[in-house]
Amino acid sequence: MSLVEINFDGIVGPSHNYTGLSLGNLASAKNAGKISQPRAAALQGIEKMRANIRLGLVQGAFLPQRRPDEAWLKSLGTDTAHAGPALLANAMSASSMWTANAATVSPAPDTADGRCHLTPANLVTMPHRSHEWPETLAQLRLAFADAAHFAVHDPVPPPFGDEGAANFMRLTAAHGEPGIEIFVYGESGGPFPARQHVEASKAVARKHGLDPERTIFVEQSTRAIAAGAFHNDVVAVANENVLFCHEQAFADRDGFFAELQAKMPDVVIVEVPASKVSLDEAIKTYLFNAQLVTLPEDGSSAEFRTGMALILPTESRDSETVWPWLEKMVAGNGPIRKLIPVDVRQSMANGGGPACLRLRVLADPATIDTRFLMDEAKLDTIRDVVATGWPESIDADHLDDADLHLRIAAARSALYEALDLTELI
Ligand code: SUG
Repeated sequence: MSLVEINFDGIVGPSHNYTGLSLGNLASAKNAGKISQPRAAALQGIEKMRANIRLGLVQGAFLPQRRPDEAWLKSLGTDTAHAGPALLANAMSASSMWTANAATVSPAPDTADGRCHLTPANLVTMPHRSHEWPETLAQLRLAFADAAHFAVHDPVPPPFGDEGAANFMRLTAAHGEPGIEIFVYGESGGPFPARQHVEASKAVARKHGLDPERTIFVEQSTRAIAAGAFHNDVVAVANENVLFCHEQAFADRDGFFAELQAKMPDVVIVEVPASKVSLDEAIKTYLFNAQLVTLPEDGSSAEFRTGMALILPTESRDSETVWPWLEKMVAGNGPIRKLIPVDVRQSMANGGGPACLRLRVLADPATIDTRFLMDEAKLDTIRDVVATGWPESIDADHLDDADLHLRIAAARSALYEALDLTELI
């Protein structure tokens, strides 16, 4: 069996809108009330997937959830006609597109039973995200139904907030070998919530059967959360033996680096100093919310340390501070050699960069339900469904439009039908 990294992107749903629901997410707050473009948003996401396939990366996708979430409103004793604007906005969010928050994934080489373990995130801190997990769980159970290779758990129960892979990193000497799994939690975010509770991280690690000797729990710095890094993946990203992070990402930087180096002596830490790129600039440009990938063209396993690329938002390229620093970095002798900007502006306006839009699963593609795996022909099919069915724009002040709800439902159903996943509608 050959394990490969598969990126499962969330297809942006037809209800994508800007109502500023995420306290501590500066882009979401800044764009509250603006008119969104669901069709353009989904097309941007599809083109990102296509570009990654063309780079030789293996691509999967998860589907948009039912919005407005009638079942959730019903559980609260109301419905779309009576919920009122605030609750309705929470029921209309397309936030399941950010699949880095769908689950935490421990690949097979790291777990006691040799299977890949997945735990959907409960996302309890934010009301609009707290009702994502049932549909996420249903998709995970279908995509990873092969019990010989996967274990799909229930989410960690409240009150311990779990935000999934956005607060998780894995470092490894080579694919197929056991990794070091790093869980990043928050204690305090100053004025903003710390969304990842350490008890949730520990519960996930226990349930996944991880080796405590190869597991690290590290606190995110209050300063980073207070500056707008509501998830660790806004200030750090890891791939194979490389950690790329901001100097102020962690509460105890020196202690964390020492523990990491002790557990993994050949780790390469590429740190961006605050004197070159401030936390504010990092959060504005999302340079860390990048897919740090090993490109197949560069990579036999013996060589992989010299061929990594950062797939990062065009906002990073547009920054006069960040881009020159990155260009200098790739020109040097470090492991990251290429910068690939992608346009995901519609998602970015809600605080979701390229890395937020994907969940990494290390697995043999042959063990996964093929309906969740993408190729260019399938992306063409999805593009056609989106281009005809997705609303071109949604005004955040008119989320109560019953015709819009019908249109969103029909568009979503058309996608599930096109991908032969009607049992999930
Ligand atoms: O949870 N935005 C998402 C962005 C998630 C980004 N994910 C990662 N960093 N992995 C969030 O804050 C905004 C939704 C709104 O305002 O309607 C939102 O939910």
